[in-house]
Amino acid sequence: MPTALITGITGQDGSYLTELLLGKGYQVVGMVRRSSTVTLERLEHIQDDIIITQGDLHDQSSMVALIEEFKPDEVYNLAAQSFVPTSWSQPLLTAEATGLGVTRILEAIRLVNPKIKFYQASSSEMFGKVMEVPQRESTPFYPRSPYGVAKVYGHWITVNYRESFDMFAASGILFNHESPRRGLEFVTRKITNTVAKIKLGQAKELRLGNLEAQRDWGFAGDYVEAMWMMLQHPHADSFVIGTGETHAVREFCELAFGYVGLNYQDYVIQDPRFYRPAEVDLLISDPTKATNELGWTTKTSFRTLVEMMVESDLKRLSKK
Ligand code: NAP
Ligand code: G4F
Repeated sequence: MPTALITGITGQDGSYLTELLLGKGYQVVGMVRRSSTVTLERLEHIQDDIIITQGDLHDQSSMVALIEEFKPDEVYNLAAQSFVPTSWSQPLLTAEATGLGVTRILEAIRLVNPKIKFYQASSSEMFGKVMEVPQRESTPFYPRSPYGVAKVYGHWITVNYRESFDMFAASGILFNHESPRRGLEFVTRKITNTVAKIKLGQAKELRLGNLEAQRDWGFAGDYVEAMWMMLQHPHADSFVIGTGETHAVREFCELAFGYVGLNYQDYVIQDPRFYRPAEVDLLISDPTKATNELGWTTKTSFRTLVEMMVESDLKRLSKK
């Protein structure tokens, strides 16, 4: 039975990846940082099937100890300070966790067992003010937030360990992926949660920032499969993962409100508080390399994703 160590197991992607790996017969070990409250909400249904252990991206010795104890065959580094606006208010913490944290885990692997396969959760935020449309593996990076800058560091240190130490270090450049388990502060979930509240009479309006920003949104359940596929590939490489389609925040609103029979224009208020110091205006992927070399393609349409998220929030909030 292969063993996988997942950092960031309590997050959106961590929960879907855990389900996938359990289904493939892996023993799954999840690294969780110490908290005074329980953070295992997304894993409640599979908690008995996995090993949860403490560790932190800020603490190298905790990661060395985990790798020594559990001897993983694969390490998936999903942990990060992942919310872009927070990266302007906490730039150093973001650099430490999202950037330097990658070197700490790579070093832990190199010191304990350099044969372990490593996956780094890189991001389309690295393309920022895009230099090419659509974006592919060779598109130059131009990050627009401290988060994007930290992810560029994480990506290049992964490539560097691959080239310097011949380690199997893969980097997945994933475009935005969402689900009913998405954090409530990200725009998609903020929209679907508030749409459900408005429909149920629990809210009256939805305050948003830039409605014109365009994103390539896919379903997180499809994307974790690409992570696993990258580690089964004959050699470590970097891959862009996305749908190849882009939609504006405004369009997401239109579909989500429309699904419950409402017009978004009656409820959405643009609020300067949610504008960013520097915006990423347009993201759209070219996932050809992943399709050709990994056999990966997205399975869930944009409409299905929006409807799945609204449905789930309606169900959850009606129970309260
Ligand atoms: P998420 O829901 O925000 O989860 C982040 C995870 O990182 C949580 O488990 C969090 O733990 C953990 N974490 C944060 N700081 C940590 C630290 N210092 N030590 C240990 N764990 C720490 O993010 P996600 O959407 O699942 O994304 C997973 C990864 O993919 C992230 O690296 C993200 O930057 C990257 N990514 C995401 C997308 C996307 O669209 N979702 C796209 C490209 C790349 P707590 O539960 O304790 O907070
Ligand atoms: O949902 P968002 O906060 O995601 P963002 O900034 O694209 O970052 C996400 O995707 C990245 C991949 O490209 C990940 F690496 C990262 O970890 C994260 O998962 O914002 C999407 C867009 C932005 O252009 C933002 O300005 O929505 C716009 N927006 C408009 N109103 C808003 C809001 N975003 C948020 N969070 N809240 C708003 O009220």
